[in-house]
Amino acid sequence: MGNLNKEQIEKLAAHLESAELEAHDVTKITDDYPEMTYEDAFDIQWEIRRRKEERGNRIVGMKMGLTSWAKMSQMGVEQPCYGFLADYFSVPEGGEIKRDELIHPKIEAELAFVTKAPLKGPGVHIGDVLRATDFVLPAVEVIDSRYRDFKFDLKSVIADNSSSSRFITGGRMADVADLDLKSLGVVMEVNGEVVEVGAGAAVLGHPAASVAMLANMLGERGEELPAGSFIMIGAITAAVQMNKGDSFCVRYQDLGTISGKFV
Ligand code: 0L1
Ligand code: MG
Repeated sequence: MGNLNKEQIEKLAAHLESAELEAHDVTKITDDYPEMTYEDAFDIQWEIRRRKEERGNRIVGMKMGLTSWAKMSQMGVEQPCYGFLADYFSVPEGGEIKRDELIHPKIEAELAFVTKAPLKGPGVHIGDVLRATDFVLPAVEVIDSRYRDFKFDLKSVIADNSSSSRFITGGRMADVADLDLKSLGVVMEVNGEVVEVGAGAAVLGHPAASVAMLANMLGERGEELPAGSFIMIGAITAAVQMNKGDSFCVRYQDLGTISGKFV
């Protein structure tokens, strides 16, 4: 059930999207709208998505966020969320991320699933996801909450498209049958030094569980993941703040590397 009216949803979507496009921070929206519900929060996110599509942007994927205990406790929230990826979020592998276009970016080591069959909740489980997966490949997400000092609650984050801002994908694609997704190791280096390490099971016990959860959350709104969807599963490691001039390289067991630089 929603408590906000259409005008309030549109106003909050415009407010958060301007903060994203102009790279300035705002206070969390539940401060001014404490009566906001989760449904309102998703309505605001979907309104931001509609605004972008109306302007000619394509939606090129989806992301799950806050899917590991490390991330949930880092951010003080208790359940995962999802967001969408617009075409201009995509940065080429080895490319440059313009720091001035963002507020306070952090990077996360993730994996992406690309599907070959639709997934529609409720009731989607790991088995359905593995059967529907075309291939898996490495991905790095750049998150950039529009909220001052990354201070928010879950409803505010959902409305803010789950802090989505940029992503990089690349490395080597692989069939799920050839991977041990739970023990798949990841090493994150920033400026040549190891800053985070992790394994796939950090994400909800199994990376495919994150895709299943996304399909089930979308199902609650009557939405589905069509065949050919690109889905980032959430961070395997904690998020690491990046400054102008920082470069990073994330090494994925058997799947190659993803690197980039903030300029
Ligand atoms: O992708 C993520 O896990 C981020 C979700 C939003 C919370 C945050 O900004 O840390
Ligand atoms: Mg993420």
